[in-house]
Amino acid sequence: AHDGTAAEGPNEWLASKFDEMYNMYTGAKHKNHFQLRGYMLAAAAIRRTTWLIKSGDEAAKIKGIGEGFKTRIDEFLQGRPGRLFYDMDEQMQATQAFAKIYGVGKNLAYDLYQKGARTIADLGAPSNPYNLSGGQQIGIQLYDDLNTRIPRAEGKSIHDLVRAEAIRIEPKLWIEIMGSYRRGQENSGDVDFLITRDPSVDGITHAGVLRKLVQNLMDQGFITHELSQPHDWSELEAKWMGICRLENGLYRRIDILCIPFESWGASLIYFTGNDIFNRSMRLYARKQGLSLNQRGLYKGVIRGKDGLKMTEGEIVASRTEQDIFEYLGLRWRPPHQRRP
Ligand code: DCP
Ligand code: MG
Ligand code: MN
Repeated sequence: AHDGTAAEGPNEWLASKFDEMYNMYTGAKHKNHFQLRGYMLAAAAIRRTTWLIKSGDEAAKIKGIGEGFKTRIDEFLQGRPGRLFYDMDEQMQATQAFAKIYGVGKNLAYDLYQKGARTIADLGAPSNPYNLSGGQQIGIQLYDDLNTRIPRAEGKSIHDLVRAEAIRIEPKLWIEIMGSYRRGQENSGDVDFLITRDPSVDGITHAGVLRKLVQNLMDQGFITHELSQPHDWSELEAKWMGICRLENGLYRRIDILCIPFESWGASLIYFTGNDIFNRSMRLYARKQGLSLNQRGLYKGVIRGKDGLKMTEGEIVASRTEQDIFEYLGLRWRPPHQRRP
């Protein structure tokens, strides 16, 4: 990065070091908002400088660069990363690795580091020294597999297998592959399924199918782990999360969501995502005095000062995605265009 191109100023490399520090310290709890901002401002100030910075003393004269960065800048320019830099680098590496464990968020990742954990192997010691939950321990055991993206072709194989078993249990079941696969992505983090059944002709619902489906797929050796079960398996709305594995393949995350037939369209939108698209669509509905969730689009929802719903309101669209787009006055967007 030393060879600055024509578009870059003479101090691009030094500025990029401050970008790196900004990224590195983000999430570190002992750095406050102002300190973080300091790195960002310094990076900008260094970029704006048109003359070549050769020392910390010179740099400290520039507006936006604090005295406190003098030593840092000397360390960078002389190619000797300081002590703190190494400490923080270890922290950053450890917390980022921990946060990729299934069921471990940024905060817990940081706490684990503070408690002395440095590697995934530390966390996975047989005595479970950090009191991790069953799901988190599975996340550690299958760490590499679960952090490997699922190619689209494998997503399709998993879908074909799950669908075939579901249809065998209930021939009139509606089952659809959702999430990033439905959006057309080349690879996915997990494989998501949405399930319902139209009860209008014969009164039969999909209630009970989920339990049989999971049980059968476990008996076949395809589902290998359960991470979360529904509160009530026989409800029309139920969510299951777990892990599956094709013969000789990697362990893969799989999510199955069951929903009442009336909610099909709203759930298709929700479970197709992505999450940022969902947020913007919900905000759009809200600005029109409506409310959108995975069950449907509602009017007449009354919200308190805190924004929380005080009344459910009345459902105005939910059966198809198109109904919901239309009611909102939005141009139809097929799944592969559902980016924010
Ligand atoms: N979803 C959401 N908000 C969340 C979690 C999920 O709106 N907090 C919705 C949008 C997601 C969909 O559910 O697209 C599926 O969730 P996934 O976590 O499986 O995300 P994706 O399938 O989009 O991506 P990935 O390939 O990482 O699984
Ligand atoms: Mg997914
Ligand atoms: Mn998912």
